[in-house]
Amino acid sequence: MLEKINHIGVAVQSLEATLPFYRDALGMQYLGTEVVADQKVKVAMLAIGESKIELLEPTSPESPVAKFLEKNGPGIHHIAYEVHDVSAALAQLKAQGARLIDEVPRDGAHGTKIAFVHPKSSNGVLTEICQPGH
Ligand code: CMX
Repeated sequence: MLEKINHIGVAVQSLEATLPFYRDALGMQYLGTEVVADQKVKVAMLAIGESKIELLEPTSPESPVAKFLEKNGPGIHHIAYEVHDVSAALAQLKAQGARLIDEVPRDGAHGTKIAFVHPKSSNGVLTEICQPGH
């Protein structure tokens, strides 16, 4: 079902303040920044081999990332696994008893279709299932 790790999401207070570390100090390829209105986040993507690092800055105090930052401070927020078919992956996860946050996929950054599994059913790790866009 899973193809690879698509990206690791990192919650940050400020993209502007964080980007230089990943882009300039670590030397990752900066792929661009996009607002994902549905998730109330601004997202910067950086490539590392076949995977990416996704920096997440909240755009509203109601953003899930704002709540995470308030509780934990900046740090790793989620792991996103890539699949060919997000709906099929959700059906399999549900059949195996996983607690789905999204029963139906939502629109993610860069044309992706995404859905989340609750961290309480994945040992404390917020898990994203992600189908690449075209
Ligand atoms: N990783 C691990 N645990 C997390 C977590 C995270 N990212 N976010 C919340 N939790 C834990 C909390 O610590 C809390 O645990 P305790 O009950 O033991 O204290 C529990 O989950 C409930 O958390 P909460 O702060 O009360 O927050 P909510 O229940 O309101 O929401 C969640 C939690 C995961 C359902 C919500 O954040 C969500 O729907 N996330 C999916 C969407 C998302 O994160 N979008 C941003 C990224 C978008 C993108 O990548 O494009």
